[in-house]
Amino acid sequence: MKQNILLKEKSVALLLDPDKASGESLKRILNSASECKTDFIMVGGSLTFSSIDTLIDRTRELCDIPVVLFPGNLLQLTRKADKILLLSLISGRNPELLIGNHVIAAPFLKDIREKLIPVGYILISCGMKTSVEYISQTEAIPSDKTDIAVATALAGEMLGLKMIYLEAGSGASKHIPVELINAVHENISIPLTVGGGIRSGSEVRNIFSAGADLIILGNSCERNPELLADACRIRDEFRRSGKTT
Ligand code: 1GP
Repeated sequence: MKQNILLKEKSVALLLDPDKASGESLKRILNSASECKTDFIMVGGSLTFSSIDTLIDRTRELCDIPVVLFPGNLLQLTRKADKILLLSLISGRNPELLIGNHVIAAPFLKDIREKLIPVGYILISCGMKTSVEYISQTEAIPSDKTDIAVATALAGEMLGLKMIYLEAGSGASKHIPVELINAVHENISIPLTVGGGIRSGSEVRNIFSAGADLIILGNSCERNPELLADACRIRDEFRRSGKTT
């Protein structure tokens, strides 16, 4: 079982929304996640009504895939996850999401710092305004401003962040353009994560080909249960071929 999210290796994560993932549907999706050897289960969301801890407990009962917390805000912090994304929203200029929240969270995270993955979180505008953009009160980088995305990712790496996450937003009408993903990939040496609006196996293939290391799938897996298995099959093809891009 893969444990290290920072390996530059093609990987697939399933993002579970605590408000949607429960009961039989959670059982079903975690069953298929185990069968196709999904690398990580991510939990979190921009705005949640239900308990993250309950979802993590239930996930652990149902599968042994590592759980990664993707906290949408301070209220979602929990010690229960195996890893915690310490997100800095570097595409925005909201000081709370660049340092303010981190200061508040630091005493809580002090004893579990080995779980933290410092991530440069970059929102790319791919059509409609997404929840994450509204809730974070930041402006996403336009998807045709590749140079801005590259410079932002580079700055994140130079600041010592350990991963870049290019985010179109959950349920985005389009995923991030492959040209932008490829340009960021060509310019950074830390792992590159891509998520938001990915709906088909062919999109997964194109995004891996463009240089993504980790692909995050959320919404579409509910509507299309085959997507997760397809993505993992494509991941395995890339791993077998030894291709890193
Ligand atoms: C959201 O990138 C993730 O943060 C997943 O997005 O739900 O659109 O797959 P989707």
